[in-house]
Amino acid sequence: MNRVQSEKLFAEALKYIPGGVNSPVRAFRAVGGNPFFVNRASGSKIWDVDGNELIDYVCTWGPAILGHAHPKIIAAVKSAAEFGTSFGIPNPLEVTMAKRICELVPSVKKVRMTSSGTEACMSAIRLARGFTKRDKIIKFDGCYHGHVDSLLVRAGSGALTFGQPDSAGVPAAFTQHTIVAPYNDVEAVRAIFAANKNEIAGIIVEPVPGNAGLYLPKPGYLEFLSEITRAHGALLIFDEVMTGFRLASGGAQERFHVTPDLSTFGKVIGGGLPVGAFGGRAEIMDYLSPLGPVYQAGTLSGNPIAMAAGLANLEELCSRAGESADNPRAHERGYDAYEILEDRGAQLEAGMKDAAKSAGVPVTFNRCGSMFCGYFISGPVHNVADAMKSDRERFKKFFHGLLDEGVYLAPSQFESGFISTAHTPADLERTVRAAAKVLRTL
Ligand code: HOZ
Repeated sequence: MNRVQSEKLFAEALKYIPGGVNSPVRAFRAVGGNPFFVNRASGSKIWDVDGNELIDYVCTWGPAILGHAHPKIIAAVKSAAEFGTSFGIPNPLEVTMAKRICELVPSVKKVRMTSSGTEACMSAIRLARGFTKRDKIIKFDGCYHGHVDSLLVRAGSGALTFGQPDSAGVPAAFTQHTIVAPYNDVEAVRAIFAANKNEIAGIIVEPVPGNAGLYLPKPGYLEFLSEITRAHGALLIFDEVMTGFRLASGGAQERFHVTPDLSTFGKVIGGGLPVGAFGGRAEIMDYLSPLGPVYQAGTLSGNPIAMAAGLANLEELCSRAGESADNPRAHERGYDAYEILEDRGAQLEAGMKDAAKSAGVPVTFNRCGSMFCGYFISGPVHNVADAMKSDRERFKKFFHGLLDEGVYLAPSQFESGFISTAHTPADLERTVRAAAKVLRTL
């Protein structure tokens, strides 16, 4: 594959940007080689600056749930921009957005917008501490809640990929109140509560962790987290930055029928623009300034263009029948975006499992709706310790093999893949054929 222009740009980028990237997960360090540069994206495809076309399973790390450059989002952004890019004063769209989030996620009675998922998680933690008047927070090994100082402990995503789950530059004092537990382990959480009576402000958890690949909660695990927090006067915070509006219109909490006290969001609610949000029970949210004593702020929070993009994404996602010409059920009444995502996910899962079996390569393919990850191990994979056993040399070869076949996965074993409603059955068939070919060479 010709990558001459990408290589030139990367050489230039290295001179001015640390590592040549504005977020480490974009670097190819874990898989070898250099990242390519993209200047166009549409539907399920991205095109690099050398003109190579790729089927994209990164989907800008989750936001592009309708595929790239969806016409309704583009139109909403253009029309909002005509009226001004930022006011720093309340605007009508942020009210519409807040109302829409509360309608779609019943546990959220009030919500505040931020500009990123990191800010949302940082603010939710501060709010939980302020509300409960306790300092300690439980997080899970391999979960990633953005690059918040106190949460960069045994963190997933790039921190795990690059072997820095505890970042340099974070004073020990900033993390002394963060307690780490293994995910899916009931006894570990019980023991932490027993050893820290009346000290735990809350648990923050990705209900379906997607930052060490992807693994699912064991039956009853999320319910257990809800019960134990309630029993101890602590708060349960679902980090739904990835799963929110993706696993269902009401997120993982709808899919698994568990009600957290607070939730954090991002990605899908921005439609590709920089947005985060956190929300939950009204009496907790009212602890925020200017009503309450917990300070939280943001110049661009509720930005009108970002709100317009996010609202268009939610509107299209939560109210439409599928649009793709390749989708034979597209115009059937009641066949909604989440059914399309589920069908596409199931097609990919079945195809990948078959391909791995035929090639005789041990693969554990975890999937929840339109999020997925294949680990090169017989499995099962229930937590980060299991995920770490995956054969990463095989992943590297698989990643590059697929890239050469025109299929782009995240350049790390420790990230989730994302499917959009724009991925057609034909895209998925092509992906599976490519995977089968590459797997036979491993
Ligand atoms: N939250 C994204 C998935 N792990 C990564 C985005 C980034 O760090 O750039």
